[in-house]
Amino acid sequence: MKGRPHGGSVSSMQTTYVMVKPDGVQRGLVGEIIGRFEAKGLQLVGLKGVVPSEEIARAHYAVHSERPFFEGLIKFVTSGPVVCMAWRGVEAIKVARGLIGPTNGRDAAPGTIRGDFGMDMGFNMIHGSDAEETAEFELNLWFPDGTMDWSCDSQKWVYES
Ligand code: DAT
Ligand code: MG
Repeated sequence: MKGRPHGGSVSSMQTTYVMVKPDGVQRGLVGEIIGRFEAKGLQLVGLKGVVPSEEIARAHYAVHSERPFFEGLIKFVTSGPVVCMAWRGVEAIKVARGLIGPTNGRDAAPGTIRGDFGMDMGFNMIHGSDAEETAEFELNLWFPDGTMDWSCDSQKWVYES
């Protein structure tokens, strides 16, 4: 499966990278978070737990390398296990970001993950890709062997056509 692209043939079908960060794992929110993505109707195509190396953390957050919070962010995200996920669906990137909510939990609306469980900017429990190029980069970074290609029977009750 190595090198298999993460995209799909339907133009609006996307796969996005989502990650429960160390605070979410420590707080026992993994099941709750996975449940929300499942219940929404997204398809789970990648799942693993890992304590991120400094190398992968720096690559993942490279876009923020010049920001003052960067070193703290790297220390935080390498401090313990994260749960890496790939979720597939129509406009999955936007849908996942909606489920997650804005960066600061205090600004996030109830009903979103950060709005329901977060009180902080740094400790916001979860990451989600913000664009197609970012998703491709992050999926290749965290799932270098590709994601799971499987037919989810319940999808025919998620989309009308
Ligand atoms: P998001 O995770 O909502 O996409 P981002 O990409 O702007 O947010 O930032 C990545 C992470 O960096 C974010 O989840 C938490 C941390 N972060 C962002 N801005 C911060 C700030 N001003 N102070 C501390 N941490 C920050
Ligand atoms: Mg981001």
